[in-house]
Amino acid sequence: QTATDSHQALDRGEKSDKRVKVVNPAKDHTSVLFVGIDDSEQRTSEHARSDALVLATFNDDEKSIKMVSIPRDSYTYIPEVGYKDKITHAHAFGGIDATVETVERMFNVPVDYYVRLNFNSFVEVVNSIGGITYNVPFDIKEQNSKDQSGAIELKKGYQHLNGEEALALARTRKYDSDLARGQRQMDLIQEIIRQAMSENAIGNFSGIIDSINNNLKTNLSFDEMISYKDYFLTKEGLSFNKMQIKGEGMRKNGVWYYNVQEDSLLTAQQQLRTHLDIESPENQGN
Ligand code: C30
Repeated sequence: QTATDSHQALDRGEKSDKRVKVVNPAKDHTSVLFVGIDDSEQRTSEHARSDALVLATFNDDEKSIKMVSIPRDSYTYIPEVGYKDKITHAHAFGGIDATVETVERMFNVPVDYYVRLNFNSFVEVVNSIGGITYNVPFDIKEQNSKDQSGAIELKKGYQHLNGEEALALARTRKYDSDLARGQRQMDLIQEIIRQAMSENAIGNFSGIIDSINNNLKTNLSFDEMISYKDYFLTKEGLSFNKMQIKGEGMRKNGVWYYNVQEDSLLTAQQQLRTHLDIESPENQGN
């Protein structure tokens, strides 16, 4: 196992169709789509869904990060199949390529990179950085990565979490809602990447990547991943901004969807486009 085992290009190649040229995270504004799929060594489905979707933009001048969580039931057009459906199904229909394509269309921004992982890889990432500290919002009893019910029990409060515990928080939704879970996933990603990019961890980053099984896939090269450390080692401190898109539940032919509010989506689109400075000629796409 080497650091490159997790590398997997997209069918489209390095450059997003919404870019005029290939970007370089060491000097350009870039975007990364974090994708958590509902797959594990226990489940191993051919048609895993992308139940956690977080789109992040990185502004290289400000060294700031914006994130939006995309509710998995969002009713949106999926180019792969040519009709509207829940966004979580894009992955089941056409894997990471269909997912990236769908998100680009929904947000009208280039998705330069993706990082996709299943339950096991999530657990390994968190364990390989020595766990995270997190403020657990309520007492929970949840299943573990092997779907053993009640295997993870946590008490409300600020504490250190291992990989299985963090996964339970990323998955659980019965205590609150899918929307609140989306917020929590952004908070968890912030903690995980902050910790992974910390001065202690960064020196052993190749060890971290090596310890993660091949259930983590990304089109970022090792050096590109490392280059994001500049966002986390600034004297001014980390600049993180998290967004959610408004909407309401909708039933269509007996199926539950999340109907995204048009103006809320447009606001998010505009914020991400501005953050990527996408209108300027050098960064422009189509
Ligand atoms: C570029 C830079 C800066 C760095 C790159 C380098 C690194 C190190 C990047 C790491 C990035 C990371 C760690 C990203 C993490 C992304 C996230 C947040 C992943 C989340 C975890 C994950 C892998 C998948 C989560 C999938 C989710 C949200 C749910 C799937 C419920 C059913 C029917 C019941 C079932 C019940 C629960 C928990 N389950 O879990 O169990 O299928 O959930 O809601 O579908 O199911 O409902 O009623 O049967 O028991 O309540 P699920 P469900």
